[in-house]
Amino acid sequence: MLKKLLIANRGEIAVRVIRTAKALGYRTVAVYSEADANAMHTELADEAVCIGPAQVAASYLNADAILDAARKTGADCIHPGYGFLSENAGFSNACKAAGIVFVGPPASAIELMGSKRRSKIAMQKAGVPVVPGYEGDNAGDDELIAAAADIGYPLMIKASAGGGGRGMRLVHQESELADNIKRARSESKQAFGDDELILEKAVIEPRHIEIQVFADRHGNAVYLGERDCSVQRRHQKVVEEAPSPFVTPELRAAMGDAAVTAALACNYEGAGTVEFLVDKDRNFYFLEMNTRLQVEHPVTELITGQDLVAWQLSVAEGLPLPLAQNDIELNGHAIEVRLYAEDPANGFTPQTGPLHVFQPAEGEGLRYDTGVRSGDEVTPHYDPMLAKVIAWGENRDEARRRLIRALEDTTIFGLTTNRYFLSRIIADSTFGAGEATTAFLQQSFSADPSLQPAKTQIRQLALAACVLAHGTSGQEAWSNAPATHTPMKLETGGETVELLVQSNGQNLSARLGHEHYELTIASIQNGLLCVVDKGIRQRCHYHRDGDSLHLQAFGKSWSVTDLTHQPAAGANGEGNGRIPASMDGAIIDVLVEPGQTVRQGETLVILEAMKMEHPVKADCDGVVAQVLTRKGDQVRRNQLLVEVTIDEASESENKK
Ligand code: MV4
Repeated sequence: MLKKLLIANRGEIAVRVIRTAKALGYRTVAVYSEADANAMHTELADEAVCIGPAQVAASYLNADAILDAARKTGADCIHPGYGFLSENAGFSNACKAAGIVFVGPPASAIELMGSKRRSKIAMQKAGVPVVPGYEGDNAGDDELIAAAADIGYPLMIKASAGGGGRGMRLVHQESELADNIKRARSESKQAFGDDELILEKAVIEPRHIEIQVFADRHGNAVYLGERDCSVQRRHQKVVEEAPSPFVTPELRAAMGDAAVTAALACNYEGAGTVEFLVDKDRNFYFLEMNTRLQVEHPVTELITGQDLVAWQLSVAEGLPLPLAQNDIELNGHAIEVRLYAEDPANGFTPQTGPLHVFQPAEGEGLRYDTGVRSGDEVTPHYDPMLAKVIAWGENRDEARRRLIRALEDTTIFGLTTNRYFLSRIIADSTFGAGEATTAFLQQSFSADPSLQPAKTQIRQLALAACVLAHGTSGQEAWSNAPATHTPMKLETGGETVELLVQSNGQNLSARLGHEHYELTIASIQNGLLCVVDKGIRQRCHYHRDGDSLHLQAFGKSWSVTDLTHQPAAGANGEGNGRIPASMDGAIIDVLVEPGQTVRQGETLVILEAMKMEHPVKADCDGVVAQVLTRKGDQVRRNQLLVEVTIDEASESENKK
């Protein structure tokens, strides 16, 4: 009997695994990096062991430290989650050698599926359909070129050790072949330390449909339906659903049988996912098998009513599968989206910083898998996924409606997220018709407004003004006094606006140039503003953070900073000498030291962000009072880096 599970992961998946393990009576052990000392997964487990510094190579990928933690706590089994060490055959073996059960398949299956070339050969031999191509052993460039002539164009060059689109090239004609083979080899060598390549005929505008399989030690294997993960962006899944709107019962049975054949052919054990490409004529081809529990497993759980982590633990104990194929029923429809701290209107730049408020909207058929809570910090060390938002419905449109509502009504303050992008996808008519292929986002969604920086509208500014005007009058009762005219200077979306606000505490009018907007305030308290807007009563959530005010209503989030009472910049546009980081990044050089005289515009430190160097410059003439950062530091946007004492002499000189 297994009694104590160590979870070799962090974030939402660690939390997810701990939840089921606890429910089944297991003791749980979390491992955490120094950056995760107060993380949700660390706090939720019965015991927790620090396994190293924030960098993943030193902590969550540190197999020795994790095995030490297991020995120290007496854990008898390890769940690897996804990512990190989950598909590392060496780690699976090391667990075994230490007498600890690895909750996952045998190392031999992980190894086989880690090679595109060998797994394709094995699958073909077992009778699983694969994309026609070439998977010769030790193939040189000449052999690949000869094979390409037989395959025809367009074709794909894939790194045998690759996965998830890495090391993959599409070739349209023979004249481009040799050069692409050379590039693919060097890329693959660079990325995976292995330059073995295979060739495949390219499937045009395929759907990505994967089958959840489970196998036990007793020779049983079943499938639990499919998941459609066609909506992807740069090989990152964005939306996942079950069942697939494209899969017929016949196709499901055929793909399910093929996936079970794949699992049996490699002596599989535990949870696995067999990925297929499906073309427009519903031909399907084996792509790869993922030998772990996947991020998107909840949609399968919601339509089967099964707990896949419970299945994994049961299989790891050596028990037979809980259900036979005929007992597995699919019910309703589930859709999952990955809610990220990232800015879709800005190239999907990851966002880091404090998550002031995270309050998932409650409702029938909604599930949130998350590893963060209000007050947590999103750091640059790990994937900035905040939560998986999953909706179940009797049918696909019910699931879509519930998911859109969940995205719109979840309160998130502090970080820009992709939620508007996600809700626009779910509401999209092509997606709604079940017609999204892997080309969908690029082909029919790239002009979506959620991908463009949005100007803050007068209505949004008026809502902000309601909160700001209320704040200054404190808890005073509403008065019938005549309206006061208050100019407000607000910074929003990178621009400064001068708003003229007229308010008697109840009726508010905001004017910006020729535009104006009227609102009646019904109530403001505890972060909730109720207004009557053109006869419609509506809610707006808000959160104050110093001079910043964050707001959320009608599915959108925006922020304003009140500059009304801030001193104006000095002459010649010089600033106040407090120099912040312009974005999240790493300090790669510090060029000044305290006491040093600097001129306005002089570079003080160099910040590296998004693979580019950004000079951070003095905003005034003066003397460096403090340097608050060091070379090698990770810094966040707006973090104070250098303080310069303004040189009064030069200031008055400038004014002459
Ligand atoms: C392909 C393909 C077309 N033909 N292979 C991308 C990720 C990797 N797992 C396999 N990928 C593809 N392989 C052949 N022979 C098109 C893709 C592909 C893709 C696959 C699944 C989901 C999204 C995708 C986006 C672009 C290309």
